[in-house]
Amino acid sequence: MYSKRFEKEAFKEEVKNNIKNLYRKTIEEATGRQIFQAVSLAVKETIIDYWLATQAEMEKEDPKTVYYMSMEFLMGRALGNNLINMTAYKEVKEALDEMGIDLNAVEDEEPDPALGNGGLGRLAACFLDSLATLGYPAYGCGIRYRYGMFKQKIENGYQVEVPDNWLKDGNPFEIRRDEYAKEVRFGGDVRIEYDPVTKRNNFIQENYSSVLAVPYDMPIIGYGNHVVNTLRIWDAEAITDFHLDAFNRGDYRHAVEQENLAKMIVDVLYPCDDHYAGKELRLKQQYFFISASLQALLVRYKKKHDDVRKLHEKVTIQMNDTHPTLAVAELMHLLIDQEGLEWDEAWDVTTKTVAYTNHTIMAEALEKWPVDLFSRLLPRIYQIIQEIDRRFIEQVRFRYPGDEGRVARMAIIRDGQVKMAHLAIVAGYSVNGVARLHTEILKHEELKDFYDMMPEKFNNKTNGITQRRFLMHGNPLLADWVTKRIGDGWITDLSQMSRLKKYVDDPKALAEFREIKYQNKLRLAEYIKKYNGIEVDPRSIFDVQVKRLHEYKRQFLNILHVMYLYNQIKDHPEMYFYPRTFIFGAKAAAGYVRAKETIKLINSVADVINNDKSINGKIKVVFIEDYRVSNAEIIFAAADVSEQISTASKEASGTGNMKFMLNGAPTLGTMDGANVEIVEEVGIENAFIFGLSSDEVINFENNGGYNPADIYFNDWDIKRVVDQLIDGTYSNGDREMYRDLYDSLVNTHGQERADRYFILKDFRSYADAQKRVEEAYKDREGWAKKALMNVACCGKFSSDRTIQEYVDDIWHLDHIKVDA
Ligand code: DL6
Repeated sequence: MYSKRFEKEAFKEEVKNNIKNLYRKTIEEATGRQIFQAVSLAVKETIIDYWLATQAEMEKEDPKTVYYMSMEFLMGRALGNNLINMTAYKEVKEALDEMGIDLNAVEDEEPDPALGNGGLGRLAACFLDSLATLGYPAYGCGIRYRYGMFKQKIENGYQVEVPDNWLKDGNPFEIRRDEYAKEVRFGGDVRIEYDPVTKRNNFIQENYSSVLAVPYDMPIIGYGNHVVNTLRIWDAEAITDFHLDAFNRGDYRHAVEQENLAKMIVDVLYPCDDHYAGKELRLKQQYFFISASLQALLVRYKKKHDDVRKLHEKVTIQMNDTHPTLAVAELMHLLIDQEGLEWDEAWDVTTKTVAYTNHTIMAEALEKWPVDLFSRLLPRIYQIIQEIDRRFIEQVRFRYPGDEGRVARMAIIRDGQVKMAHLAIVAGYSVNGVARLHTEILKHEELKDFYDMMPEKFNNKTNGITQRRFLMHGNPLLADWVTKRIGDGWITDLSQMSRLKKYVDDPKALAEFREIKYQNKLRLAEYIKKYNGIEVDPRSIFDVQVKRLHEYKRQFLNILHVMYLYNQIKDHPEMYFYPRTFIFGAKAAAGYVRAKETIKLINSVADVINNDKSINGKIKVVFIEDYRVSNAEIIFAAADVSEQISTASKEASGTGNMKFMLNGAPTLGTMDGANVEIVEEVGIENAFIFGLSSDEVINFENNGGYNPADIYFNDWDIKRVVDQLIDGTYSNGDREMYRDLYDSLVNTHGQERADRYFILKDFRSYADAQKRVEEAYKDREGWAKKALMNVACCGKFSSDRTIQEYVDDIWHLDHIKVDA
């Protein structure tokens, strides 16, 4: 164990020395941020030894390794998580206590690295944690954005985006690796030159601009096994030699362009979830990190192997959504143009090496690049994709003679666009969805043509989450209680949680379990008091919806229901009502107008309801500013109800649903994404399910939708709530403020159907489910049983299980073992 190597006195000395050497200060004089840096560097000392040992083991054993390519890694803070996985958290806490330093306060000084938007990026982070914990060799490959996800401020109820300069004080856990820097080229032209010796055409890119990709490595620590994998994120710099050369030739414009390109390329993470706007800079970002990662990967491979035709025996590349799909063409380019392989040989290697995960069926998220932009920016890559497309279309025609409709639907390049998902499927040796329902929808709806032609590629890998961060670190009270009851095997084998089932009928255990939830609710109530200035009653039901703001996730349905409850309480003050605290947390993409209107609406409703003394605090509404990994841990631990209310068929999986379950919050949700599997595990009696099924939604969609007017004009409660959007109730009399939201429910806009996300259609069924929640909660012991059953049945949703399935079915990696 790491803790065996942990020398308390030496560690304390190290912290003191770091403060002295870095800042010329004593501990008493140092700022919180400086103490964080000093402690982190002392922790890194220990990590480095194991990191080196892991690398040495990889050198020796030459195991098959996965390269997980992702535009996003939403890692969250590293210090606490590293200490947990080093099994040194308690010792370090004790050592710091003795120095008069509070570890929690130190952790709070760490910027929350948000190099991701939401589910997809956080999944990548959980996967890295599980890969290291299970002892599989892995590299995460991504971008070192200077500005990650923006910080959200709420001003006058509106979201305001503030840049997050997370690197301002440096990142103590990263190591810059100049020796692995790579040049990445953009633009220019491709000259074809016949080589009479090899009798091949050579493709030479000329007049290009280029940047230097410089990697920074971050350690990814396995739990208690000494394995330290690497997350390699790339920074961009101008290539100084070229730069000077251009100046010398008087080509000032070109030199400046290269300088600017380098500055811009890694500047900022695109804050869009499920929607891509075809921006040139984003394509540059994609090519930048893919080209650098693949070049580095090939160099590493060739150090031990001289035949690149066997690359797939040692390397597998997982493309996290379509964003890294340029890997297909870049690998072809490197294998053909640099390594001298013939097309067929290169294609054989590529199609045995790359695999693709799809994370969404939302049409607007499927990446398509305009041909003119693409071919201008990546001329050689475009040529290669044209050739892949030409050959693929031949196969489709051969397989389905005369079916030109199918050819048009499946082509990679069509209608002036390059379709990245098609490229990923054609080249990938595996195509997976992220929950069973999602994979079925891909196979039978969205990607049906591809599934018909190549069914063997398709498989499901239901997502998971790491219990190390989301229980051990986020909810230490519950984690310790679980360990006391069933031992600590659950930390690396979450299926052991099922042993908790025997406590469901044990009143003492249930009482302890309830007390823990109460303590966690107190912690969140304090957080809310501190950051929102709102008093909430920890005995009220904490009903929580935290996730990105998107119409399909239906925060709008939730807040309309709050408005409906408020009307009821106002109309019938005598009515029994169990006090509720509705808690929201969500960032909206900066340009997503309707999502931002929804945030404003939630805050307006909060203002009106929280300040209405006549309802005696029966309802409170809280919008938590800047929802992110660090406050998420506090929120999950305190939740009573987990709102997972997306329009069925739209949420690919969801992973928040699993984090709530792990922390003992039953799901109130639709049969969508992984909710289906959660209900299967926990039993329908321990969840609150409502709404249209995915088949029903898809059926409506395929037949022109439904008519919300039928509901609006026939259900008086619903009409009243919808009308309140435009009667000034929540807008100080302004009837226009929420007009667009109102219209979205009842009026068709051009192509956009009214109530596209079936909010009114599902409203009654949602309100009924909410009523069932209230009834169930009144029975405090009954509720605790449901909550405990959720914890006991969450075993399937560990990312350890997901990763093991990827390894068994897709990657076939070798294990590594690192001795202490
Ligand atoms: O697979 C991780 C996560 C799923 O749990 C969510 O259901 C899904 O919405 C999310 N997808 C994205 C979309 N990005 N793209 N493309 O974040 O993936």
